[in-house]
Amino acid sequence: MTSNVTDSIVEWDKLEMTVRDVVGREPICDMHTHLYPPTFGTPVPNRTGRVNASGLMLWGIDELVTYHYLIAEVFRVVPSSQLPYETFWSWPKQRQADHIWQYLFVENTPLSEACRGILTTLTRLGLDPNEKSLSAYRAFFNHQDPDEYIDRVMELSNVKSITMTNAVFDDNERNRWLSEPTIAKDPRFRAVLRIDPLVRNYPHASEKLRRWGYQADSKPTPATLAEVRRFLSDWLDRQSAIYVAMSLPPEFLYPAPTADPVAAAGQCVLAEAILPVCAERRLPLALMIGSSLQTNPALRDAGDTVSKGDVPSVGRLCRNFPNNKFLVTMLSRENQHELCVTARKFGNLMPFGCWWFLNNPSLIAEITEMRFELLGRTFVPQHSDARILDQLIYKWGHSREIIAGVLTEMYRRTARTGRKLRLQDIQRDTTALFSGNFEAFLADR
Ligand code: HDL
Ligand code: ZN
Repeated sequence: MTSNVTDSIVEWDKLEMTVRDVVGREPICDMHTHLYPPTFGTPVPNRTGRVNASGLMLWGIDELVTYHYLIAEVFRVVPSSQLPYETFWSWPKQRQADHIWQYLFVENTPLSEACRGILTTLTRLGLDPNEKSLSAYRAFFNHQDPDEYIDRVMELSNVKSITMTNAVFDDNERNRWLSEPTIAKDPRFRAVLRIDPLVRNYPHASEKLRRWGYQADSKPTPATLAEVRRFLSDWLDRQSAIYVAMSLPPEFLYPAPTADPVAAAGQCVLAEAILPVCAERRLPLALMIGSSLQTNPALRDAGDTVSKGDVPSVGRLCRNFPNNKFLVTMLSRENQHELCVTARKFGNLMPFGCWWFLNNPSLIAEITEMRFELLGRTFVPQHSDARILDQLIYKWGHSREIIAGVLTEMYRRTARTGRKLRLQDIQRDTTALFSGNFEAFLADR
């Protein structure tokens, strides 16, 4: 009986080529981005800067080059002692982009991951990455239709589903949902209810809840917690959100120290409102732990930093809430091993991504190898965290390459034992890593 191709054994000398081919062709479900469809508005460049500047769908060369990672990097080349932060912020977006291009790409070699990413994206779009100015790129992007361009970028990056971050405490985001109930009816995008302030600073968040018509006291009494659950349910329904997410500071502890009333209030809201609503709806809660906000406020979005979080707190949440599903990513490199070991203890914990300051080749390789060694393939290796649409092209292009390399090494180690590898093994594993594990975790009732 002739076996079909997928049943065929992959020979040692064909292993890397086969893995890279399978990984390269695998459609991706991107589980965490800051991307939006055009219905959320998109800034349109003009001579003085941009119109519709509050639009949330960011794309094109000026947004790419002014990505907050690059703003942080350009202030290392032209420090604020030479260019005051407020002067930079007073410039139109295009002038900011010209400044960054000149100092990070023309007068210096673009070596950082954020710089290299732009060059990868330009080249994949068929543009010459050696231009001395942005004008040729602007001409290209000015001819793109945003909606059609989304399809092109998804095709080039082979991303089949984009997961948004919908921050309900952001007025621009919230008001768009309230004014246009069908705003996110775009099958390419799925929504996530993002609620950082509810746990980071519940007393302050409760003032907004009251303004929005929820009887939520600054102290989480039983009646207040019922109102917080109503608020969450209203927005989960409005967004058809596929999970709930929050970023938490490195200091986050569970249980919270009782001496800290803000932390204690946040923990009460987490335990008595957020987790019960998620459990009832079988929705995962994504905890993104380790971001210290605004360590340099003058850098605005670029001003956040990283510190080690407390992994035992994650374990206690998984143990104390066995009916909840936790998607967890931690920002500190030093937290990764503990998180992997904790995931070995709790099946309701799904580690995901190489987040933000970890989204660099050297660290993606290190973390992914550690995860394979400790978890097999039971994790979500990456998310793009893209803020600008076109970034999908490089963030996934670079990550596929690295993950394929690590996966090849893992297969080589297994093959050395004499275990035969079939093409169907590689295909099954690759689909699990790039979409299956996440989709199964969502669906797990
Ligand atoms: O909190 C988050 O979701 C982070 O990803 C922040 O948005 C951060 O500013 C970022 O863009 N990281 O890549
Ligand atoms: Zn993010």
